[in-house]
This record gives sequence, structure tokens and C-alpha cells, in this order.
Amino acid sequence: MHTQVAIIGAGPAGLLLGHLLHLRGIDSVIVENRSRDYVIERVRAGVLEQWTVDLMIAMGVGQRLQHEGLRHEGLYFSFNGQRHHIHLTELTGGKSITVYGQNEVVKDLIDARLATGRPLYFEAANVAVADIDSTRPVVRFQVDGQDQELTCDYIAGCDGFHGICRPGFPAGSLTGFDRVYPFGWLGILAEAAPSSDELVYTYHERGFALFSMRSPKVTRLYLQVPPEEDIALWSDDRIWDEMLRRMSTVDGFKPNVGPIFQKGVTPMRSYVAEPMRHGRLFLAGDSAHIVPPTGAKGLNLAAADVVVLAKALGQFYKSNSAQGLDQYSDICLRRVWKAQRFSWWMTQTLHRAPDESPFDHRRQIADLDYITGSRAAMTSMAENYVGLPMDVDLG
Ligand code: RFL
Ligand code: PHB
Repeated sequence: MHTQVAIIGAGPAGLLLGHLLHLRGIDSVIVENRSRDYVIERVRAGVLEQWTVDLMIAMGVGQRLQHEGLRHEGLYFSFNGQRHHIHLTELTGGKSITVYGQNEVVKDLIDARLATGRPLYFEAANVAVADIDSTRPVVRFQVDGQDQELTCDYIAGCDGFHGICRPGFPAGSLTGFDRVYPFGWLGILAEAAPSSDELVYTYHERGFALFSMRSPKVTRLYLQVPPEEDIALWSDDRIWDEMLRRMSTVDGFKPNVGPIFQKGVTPMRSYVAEPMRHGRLFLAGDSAHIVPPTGAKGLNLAAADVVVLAKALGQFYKSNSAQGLDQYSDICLRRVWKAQRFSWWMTQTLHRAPDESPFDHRRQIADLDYITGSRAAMTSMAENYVGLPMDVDLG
């Protein structure tokens, strides 16, 4: 089997890249090690930046997003029992964010991929990359017990943080920049109508909490917990008790309680791999970098990488110029580090670290007081939250 671009991973990065290449008439094969149901049902991100929404619409995969996505013009920061509103749209010249589950994004992109008739293999076993320093790299895997060999011009490593592409870089060719946080998030989905039509980020003396949603009937909530917390310690009653304690404010806001139908704990980490390319292998999305979820940036960054990569590959196939490919890593890393900075700042401002001092606590309150009181500070926060400008060129 041969293709122009072999894409490892059918998460948001791999599927978006496949479609962006399709729109440019470039062939690809997507190889995913999990099943279709597993990929669609994995509950993760929920916030799309303005340009990500515009991108999906421009790519022709935004119909359901436009119908079912919840457009938000603002959000709240809550501390000392008070909610403070930040009007994102007013502060950013009309931009907003849209709440639309990552699993819905993935579902729409899989449907779009299948409609193109281009190959997408699920449940591929023992996926491995080789010859990335040559002009004919190869991807090997098995489907239904049969060995497959896929030769290609380029490989896109879109296989997430625990994939095989980043470890496929030769020893010493990559530097990792890492920060592990001393806490994690316990997240739930509940059958309960959202009690606020915008997100609420809460700083509480018992720890961070976040109010979000998935639809007019489903509330999504998160709690700061220790990083390796055993979910079995958290009965539904204990979860609701803690959510209500942290999130209730003096204006009467509190989440509506309802049956919990999904729960899990995620540890939190910041990581960047530099460079994002070696030879003919390009890393994109979580395979190259992860952010703590507090800034809601991970999926959007994955989308930004593949927009840059698709444009560079387009240039290569159209005018035989490798200039865009040579600049890929540097262009992506500028945005990646700004998203890292913002996500780190949101995380350290809103969480309580186990080793924090009373000085840190006072400083965090002052930070939140400043953010919610100064138009300049709010504007900076809003500009980052809705997404820094992104140059999208569909070719
Ligand atoms: P993914 O989604 O991990 O997809 C990688 C795919 O590669 C497959 N794979 C392999 N395939 C073949 N061979 C192998 N050896 C393979 N190994 C792995 C995997 O099965 C998978 O299908 O990476 P991608 O595409 O880069 O997308 C990144 C996003 O998923 C991630 O950044 C976001 O979910 C992060 N995130 C959020 N991002 C946002 O933009 N907004 C949010 O509101 C937001 N909230 C979140 C989040 C992540 C969270 N968790 C669970 C980490 C909230 C949470 C709780
Ligand atoms: C979500 O709705 O899952 C969500 C929202 C905002 C975040 C992270 C996750 O910062």
C-alpha cells in the first residue's frame, strides 16, 4: 500500500488533517489503534475557540456544530462566594466560544472521512513507523491479523500523548519540557439542566471547581482532587456534596443535581516536545504537547498544528517547495508556548497547591480580583480564551 501522507491516530488532529488534505486533493491513510466506538465515546474537551468553529464550517463539517453547539459570549470567575462576569465577545471585537463535545467533533469528522471514501483503519495493532530519515518512510501494522505495510512521502504523528510517534524520534533528537501538577480533575456528566448558560471557573478554599455543560439537558462538572485519586472513594453523594460546597455563591447560583452517568479522574500536566519534526515524521496535537485543561486549549491547539501542516504539505505537492514543512515546527511552537503560558496561568491561579503558603493564597485572590476588575486584564484573558488569531488557508 502507498499513500502521500500516512496519518497515525484518528483523534481530532488526525481526522482534521485527513479532511484538510482531502480538500487539497492530497491522499492519506489514517491508522487508528482503537475501535470506532471507543474513539467516539471517549469523553474529553468541550470548548471550541472561535476560529476552530469557523474552520469546521469552512471545511464543510460544521452542520451539526452550528445546530447543536452552544455559543457562549462570556464566562464567570467565582471566588470568595461571588461570581464575576467576563464578557468575552464585548472584549474581543465580537468573538465567542462554542461548547460542543470533542466526541461530537470526532463523530462528525469520522462521518466526513467515510463519505470521502478515503481509507481509515480502526483497531490497527502493533502500529510502528520506520525509515523516517529516508524519502520513503513506512508504517507497519496489522488489521484482522494481517500484516500491512504502508509506504508514504510523509508521516503525521497524531497519536496523542501516549502514542508511538514521539518515541520514534531518534535518541537525542528531541527535548521535552515538562511540568507535572500536584493535583488532578474529577469530572462528571450528569442528567441535569445547566443552571447557568455560561461556564463558571471557581477558586475555593477547598480547591478548584468548574461548571460546564454539554447540552440543554446535560451538565459537565469538574473538581480539583489529588492527581492519582481513586474514583471509588467518590460516591455520587460525596461528589454532589463537594460540588455544591465549592460552587454555590451568594447570588444563589449552584449546579442542578441529577443522575451522574459518567465519571473519571485525569492527572494534569504541561509538556512540549521540541522540535515537532524529525525527517519525514511530523508530530501534531497531543503527541507533541499537552496542556492542563484549565485553559480549554488542547483540542484547539491540535487543530492549529494540522492547519499549519496541511498548508505546508499543500505547498509541497503544488509547487515542490519544502519551505512550509521546514518552518512547521517553529510556526507551531510559537502558538503552543503562548497556549502553555495561558493554561499554566489559569491553572496556578485557580487551584490550591498542597504546599502553598498563606502568601500564595492572598496573591491568587489578588490575581482574580485584578482579572475581574480591570478592563485591560479582562481583555487579555478574553483574547487568549477565545483563541489568539490564526491564519487559516484552505488552499
Ligand atoms: P487524541 O485525542 O489523544 O487522539 C490521538 C488518537 O491516536 C490514537 N492512538 C494510536 N493510533 C494508532 N497507533 C497508536 N500506537 C496509537 N496510540 C494512540 C488514539 O487512540 C487516539 O484516537 O489527540 P489529538 O488528536 O492530538 O487531540 C487532542 C485532544 O484530544 C486534547 O488536547 C483535548 O481533549 C484536551 N482537552 C481540552 N481541549 C480543549 O481544547 N478544550 C477543552 O475544553 C478541553 N478539555 C481536555 C479537556 C482533555 C481532558 N482530558 C481527559 C485529558 C478536558 C479533559 C478532562
Ligand atoms: C468542558 O466542558 O469539558 C471543559 C470546559 C472548560 C475547560 C475544560 C473542560 O477549561
